[in-house]
Amino acid sequence: MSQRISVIIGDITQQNVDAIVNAANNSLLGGGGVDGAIHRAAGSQLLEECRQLKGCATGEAKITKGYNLPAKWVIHTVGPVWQGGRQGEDELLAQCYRSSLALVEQYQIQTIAFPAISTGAYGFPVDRAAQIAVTEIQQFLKENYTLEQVILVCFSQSAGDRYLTALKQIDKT
Ligand code: AR6
Repeated sequence: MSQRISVIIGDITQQNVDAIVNAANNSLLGGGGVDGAIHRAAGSQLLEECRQLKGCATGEAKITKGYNLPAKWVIHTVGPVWQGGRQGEDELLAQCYRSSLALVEQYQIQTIAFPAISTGAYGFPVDRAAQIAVTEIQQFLKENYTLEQVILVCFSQSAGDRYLTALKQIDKT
């Protein structure tokens, strides 16, 4: 298994990493789930900075400071809403990881934590989302040596098991 990728069960807002990724919406003005938790933990300055960004398209990513979070940066990305799988959802979710990782490269980020993007309010099937996540991260790590640690932070044991399964499977390929 790639030693640079790990799966944990926990709260992403508490991770001591350079950057955490937010599963945001197109407005970037906050919401529920992990987005709400990140805004609460970072404080109101995060929302102020997000207002300047003028939203974010699905599959793209924008970076802000982390304010009161342990993380220096927050990378906000917008996952697709699951609509049955024939509306380009897989590719859009893959783009979320690629866009976030492009910022990792640009900002020379060494440690990052991702939540299970799109698998909550946006309804993306967890196994499928996990497979996309590990595929894109693994691909990026093959060509990037600055990024030392990628933590996939799951909120439940069952999601954690499924991300771990996906990680083990990709290792066999
Ligand atoms: N730490 C880690 N994971 C978490 C946390 C946390 N503190 N809180 C929730 N999760 P969701 P989405 C998990 O709904 O599906 C927001 O309202 C959660 O259990 O946060 O991309 C946005 O503003 C799930 O597995 O994000 C958007 O409108 C995963 O994070 C919309 O939800 C993602 O669930 C985005 O929906």
